[in-house]
Amino acid sequence: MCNRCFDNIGGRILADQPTIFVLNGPNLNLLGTREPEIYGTDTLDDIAGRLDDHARAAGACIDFRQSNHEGHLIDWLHEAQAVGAKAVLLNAAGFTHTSVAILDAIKAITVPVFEVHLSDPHKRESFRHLSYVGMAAKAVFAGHGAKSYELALDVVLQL
Ligand code: CA2
Repeated sequence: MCNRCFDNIGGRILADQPTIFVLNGPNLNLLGTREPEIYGTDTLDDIAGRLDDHARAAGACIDFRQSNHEGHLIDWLHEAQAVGAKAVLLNAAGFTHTSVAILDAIKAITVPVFEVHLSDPHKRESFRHLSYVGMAAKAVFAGHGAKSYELALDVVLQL
């Protein structure tokens, strides 16, 4: 996370540095340890580091988080709104295909949410074709491995 963006007393984002939340769902903490043919070999830390470099070069900040718990992702979507984040990149992982509660959270905030996936769920099992996140996301970036995150960030930096 880029602490320069935060006022340590109130936790508010400082006006001159747009912050982009990057939220990652269940099992992505294990990225890089299995199924490299689907997800690539980068770890989540590798991805976070590249996004952070890219955002800093553009005068923005990344707040990068992962949780295996649905409620954490929902709380963080609310927090993105509360602190005035510029956008959220959301890889809700398996919750993408199951979570009406995450859909409701995206609809409850005005911060634009962009759906991100390493793989292309539409080229995989049919149960991955339904995306609750996609019902409220501004756009979807999928199928480019770790690059999906960078492509989404490029778009957000131009907002
Ligand atoms: O392709 C994506 O980014 C997914 O969101 C990944 C999810 C999957 O359920 C979605 O359909 C598509 C799975 C995340 C599993 O995380 C990993 C854990 C260990 C090694 C590799 C990935």
